[in-house]
Amino acid sequence: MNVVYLSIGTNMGEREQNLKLAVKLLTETDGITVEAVSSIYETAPVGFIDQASFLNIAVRLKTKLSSAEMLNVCQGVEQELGRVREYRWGPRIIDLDILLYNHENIETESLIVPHERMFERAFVLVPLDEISDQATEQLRSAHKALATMDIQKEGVVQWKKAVTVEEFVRSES
Ligand code: A4P
Ligand code: MG
Repeated sequence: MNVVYLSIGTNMGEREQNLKLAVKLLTETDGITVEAVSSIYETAPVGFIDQASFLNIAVRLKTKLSSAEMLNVCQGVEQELGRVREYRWGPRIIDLDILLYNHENIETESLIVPHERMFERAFVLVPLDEISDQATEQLRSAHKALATMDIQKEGVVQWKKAVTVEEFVRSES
């Protein structure tokens, strides 16, 4: 079984519902067991900053799927939620990024793991750290990178406390 960490973000529409629906779709996918979902964080936009604030979570899952198959699943969930890609780093209904796949370094045309920008982004590292078992060097690096950041200055605020995966997908906002 492969251990995968995802980052999920949204800043359009019913943001909390978008997160819940995305995680629900993951739990309903053959070959995937979602093991943990972080608290929900409200985060200041990074990159293109003149846009609405995001809700971000991290998800830990086990899967039989390859990394390429996992990317397909993520893109399928984005499509299911009706994401229309307008411009890079712009507003989005939902964005699912693969942060880590086991301890592997992957570099194909369509997939780079660890995610290229994860170690410099508090909105990724704060939720990740919450559900990380720090079992790999990459996860320990993420933890160390986070320790150097000023979370408040980065605009990352806990918005809703973590619950079990079952509760997360069940509860209506
Ligand atoms: N791709 C390569 N590696 C990966 C990976 N590890 N996981 C490729 C997922 N996809 C990966 O992605 C573009 C291409 O990246 C895909 O076709 C895939 O083959 P996309 O999601 O279609 O485009 P994007 O969202 O514009 O780019 P990306 O890279 O997801 O954007 P970022 O850099 O993640 O930035 N601020 C806050 N506070 N919270 C956020 O969640 N998100 C972004 C998105 C910017 N600012 C944000 C947030
Ligand atoms: Mg993406």
